[in-house]
Amino acid sequence: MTTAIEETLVLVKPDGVARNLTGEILRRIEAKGYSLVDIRMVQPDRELLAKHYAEHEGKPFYEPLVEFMESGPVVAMRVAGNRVIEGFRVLAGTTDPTTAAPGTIRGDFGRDWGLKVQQNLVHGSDSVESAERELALWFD
Ligand code: RTP
Ligand code: MG
Repeated sequence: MTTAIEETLVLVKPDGVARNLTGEILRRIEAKGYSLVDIRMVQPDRELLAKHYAEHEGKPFYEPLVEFMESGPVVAMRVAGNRVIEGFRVLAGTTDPTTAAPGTIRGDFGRDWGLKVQQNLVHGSDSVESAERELALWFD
């Protein structure tokens, strides 16, 4: 039996770093059995964020999203494991932290702050193609 080991990009967003939740988020990733392959703290600039969020350009939350993401340091992680792309998004919970299930990162620690953009602690790649593209952006 062969098992294709995937990799995903996890970001602890500026709200997660500022609230000292980086360790808790990494603890959950490791407790699930995924492996940390690489980690770095980054102060992202507009150029990087424009590439990372290219799919959202033109949407109403795009500009607030980029401003939020450049508001402070972000922790980028390369995480590996079988089906880790889907698996991390389950650990993270749905986008809106008010309705994200308890037991998920967003459900346990996030809430809607009434701002122009959801500040929801983490990002996880949503497909194999996104993961390859995003890992190249944040780690190469
Ligand atoms: P992510 O890309 O960060 O892992 O989150 P996601 O797939 O769950 O959400 P996505 O639709 O890709 O949106 C990217 C990020 O934009 C912010 N957002 N805010 N209406 C809002 O307030 C709103 N909609 C999107 C969130 O930070 C979301 O994670
Ligand atoms: Mg997304």
